[in-house]
Amino acid sequence: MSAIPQQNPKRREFYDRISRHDLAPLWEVLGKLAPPTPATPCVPALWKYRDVRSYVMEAGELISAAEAERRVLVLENPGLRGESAITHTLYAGLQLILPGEVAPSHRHTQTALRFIIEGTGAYTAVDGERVTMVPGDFVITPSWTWHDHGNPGSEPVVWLDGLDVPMVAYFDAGFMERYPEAMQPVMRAEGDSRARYGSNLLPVGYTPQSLTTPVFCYPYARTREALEQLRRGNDLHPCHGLKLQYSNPATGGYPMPTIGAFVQMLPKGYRGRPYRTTDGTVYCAVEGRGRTRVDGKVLEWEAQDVFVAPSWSKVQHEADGDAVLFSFSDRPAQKALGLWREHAPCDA
Ligand code: GTQ
Repeated sequence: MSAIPQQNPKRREFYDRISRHDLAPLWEVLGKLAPPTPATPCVPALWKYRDVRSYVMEAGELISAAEAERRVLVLENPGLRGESAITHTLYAGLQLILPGEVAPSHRHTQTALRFIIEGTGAYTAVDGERVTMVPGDFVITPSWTWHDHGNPGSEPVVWLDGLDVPMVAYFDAGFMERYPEAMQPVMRAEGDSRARYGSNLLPVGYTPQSLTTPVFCYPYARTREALEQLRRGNDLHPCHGLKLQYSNPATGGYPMPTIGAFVQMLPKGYRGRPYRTTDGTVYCAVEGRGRTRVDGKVLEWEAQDVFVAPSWSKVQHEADGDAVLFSFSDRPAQKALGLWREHAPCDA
């Protein structure tokens, strides 16, 4: 890309004159519009659960789930403050639901995922079916489905929310509605969708009804069992350790059209090689401790911490003991648009 052309009085006068007609010269901005490699204001960042947990709990004394509608502390990327964004396309937050509370039913075109960080006994209800969640469970709320959360248990429950809020805002395609009551009626027994779609079976003649998986909970117990079985094979990727992607059992594709989710085991002492990918990625440590170098910045994580690696940053994982990382990104959206790239391993 050539350098920005020199300004001179004649050119500046021209720019001023055309500006009054809502016109601007491309040659002044072309380098910024089409950089040689992705340029993002998103920066690497880490939220230590140990440091932020007390604020999440304090929010619980400040406002009820009913009043807040969703009692969430938004994880704002330091490079995107005020935009409710953890990457340019994704939103993340820590949601708290206290015993006895209900976060009232609503629906929106934004797709949501939950990754349970602390506590048991809370449920989320999606389109008439409740699922009770435990730490490590990965739960999906498809676009435009009614959802409410409740905690009939005895402990505070905290989960990581991941939504495509900034992406939907970019497309100006956001709609939202509140359900007339706090709780939607329960139409199906708990476990119904897992039995129907999440048991290596599908209803006979089934054709997918939406772009989102019909299984809306991926229990950690089953994920963990798969990782444990596969680690014995010892075929580790040089950058990712043992990494799997969550799938829609009806299509084999990503569970959601805009957000992909992944889980990886890094065995004790794992030292990954660096890689880059265009999908800026949000990680949540599930087990163990280690560190991830992101463009030279060292993020020291342990279980329950959340961190983010921007698009095309150089990412390198290390684990001290056995570690498990959950992650999500906009990979399905980028792939659908033909934009996704990776470089792995990369030492540059
Ligand atoms: O649980 O429905 O973190 O609507 C942000 C918006 C959670 C939710 C968020 C939401 C939700």
